[in-house]
Amino acid sequence: NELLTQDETSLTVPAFIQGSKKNLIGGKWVDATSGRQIDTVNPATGQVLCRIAGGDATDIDLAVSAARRAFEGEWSRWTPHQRRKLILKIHDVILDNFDELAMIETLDMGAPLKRTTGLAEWTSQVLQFFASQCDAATVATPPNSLPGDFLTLKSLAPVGVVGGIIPWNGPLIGLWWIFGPALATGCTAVLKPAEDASLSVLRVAELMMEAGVPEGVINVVTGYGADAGQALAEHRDVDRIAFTGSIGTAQTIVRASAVNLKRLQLELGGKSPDIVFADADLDKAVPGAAMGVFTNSGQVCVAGTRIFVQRSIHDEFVERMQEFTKTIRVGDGLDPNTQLGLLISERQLDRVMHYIDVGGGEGAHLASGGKRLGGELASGFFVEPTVFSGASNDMTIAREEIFGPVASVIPFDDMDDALRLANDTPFGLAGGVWTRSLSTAHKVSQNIKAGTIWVNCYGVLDPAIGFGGTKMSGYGWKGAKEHVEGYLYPKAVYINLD
Ligand code: TXE
Repeated sequence: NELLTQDETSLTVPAFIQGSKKNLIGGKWVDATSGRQIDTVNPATGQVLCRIAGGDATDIDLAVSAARRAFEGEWSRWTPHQRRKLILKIHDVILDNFDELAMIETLDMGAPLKRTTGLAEWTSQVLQFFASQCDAATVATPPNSLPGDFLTLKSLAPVGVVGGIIPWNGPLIGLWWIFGPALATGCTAVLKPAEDASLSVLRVAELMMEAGVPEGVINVVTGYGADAGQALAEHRDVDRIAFTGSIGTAQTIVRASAVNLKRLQLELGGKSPDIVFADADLDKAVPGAAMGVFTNSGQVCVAGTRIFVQRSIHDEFVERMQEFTKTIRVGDGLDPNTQLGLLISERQLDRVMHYIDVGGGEGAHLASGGKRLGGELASGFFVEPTVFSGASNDMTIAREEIFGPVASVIPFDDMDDALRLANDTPFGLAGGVWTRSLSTAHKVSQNIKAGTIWVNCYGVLDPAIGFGGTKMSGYGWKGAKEHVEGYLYPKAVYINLD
């Protein structure tokens, strides 16, 4: 990637990041009706990058009306072939501008350029996947058992206006889980990004309009969750909500959505188990399990934060983990050598530091890290990659989602013990297993109650296969045909031929 080969001093702040950003409603860029604005801060420096619109219920209402008009207008007559061409055009425009998008994301939410530029290939895959789904509503003529002469047609129809509410930990990924299926199926969308990280979403929306998305098909309203997000969840003319975020907010959305029984897709947090058996290849398991927690500074829904290690190798594993942790380069995301950036906000920093205190207080041993980074990094929300060893599954650090670079290493005796502990959690998003035994790998992956299991790897994701949670990690699959079908409803037509 060009950016990574350049000298850091030559990296320039994209011209997009300046002044006051507006909402995209019905193809027009407009200020919040109230005139309110929110400062958007670079978490690495604490400096204000620019301002975004502080949208509320009035702006959401305008955006939903625009989305409804678009849904019922010309867009409803676009053929699958036209929509596919549009998604592929968007693919090209987005990829052509990816260095700029990665830079915006890095400045706005703190993930290093190494990570954000690396999302280009994934973005290409996700857009190509949704382009391939434009025929999902194909009409079939199933045989019927009716008396008389009937022709039956079965098809899928777009649900209508979809509201998307996404978090700050990866907006450049999260937005495609809303816009991708909406465009593939002929729905329209109103997206409310997180107030802490909206800039990449706004720039992508600008590029999508340049690529030819019709007015009103995609709309973006920025603002606080309690104002804009809540209004979207409550709106009577929104047919579906796709939400990624915390359990508490999800519960509020479930209640708000009852007004018109919206369809929901909820992808929430996790406390995913990553199980390392004594026969594992530790040269791979140690960095694999460590980065399964530390990637994106631990701000990842599937983070494997409970690392269960078979008792006979617990001490060796922890020593190796300590050594590995020392090699991780934490720092300014603009430095091409930086592997880990920082936490999104002071609020998140306080939350993570609180959990680190609680872990020590409950008797877990702090094997590595545990401190906020100072020196030249003091102005940002940087925390050392942190490892607690000898933890137990009933400690707060093993029960609650921390959403920071904090791993709890917990010893176990045998497979039954590992599975009992792994499943003793209210969450069910993901899990991992490290072993050389095929039988162990299969038994464990079949018996962990979670939507995605990785064997001798962690965190890989194919959009055509997708992922999703069970238990309190939510419901509704992201990716694959299940995701697209969520944007459609089944329809049967019975035709009397007599
Ligand atoms: O999440 P919220 P927060 C977890 C993680 C993190 C914690 C808190 O543990 O530490 O949640 O993060 C919008 N109606 N995850 O407070 O509030 C909000 O504006 C409608 C895990 O940032 O859930 C933002 O756009 N919307 C997770 C989005 O919801 C509302 C990713 C997410 O914010 C709203 C993020 C309301 N009443 C946090 N209130 C994951 N699964 O990856 C807020 N929002």
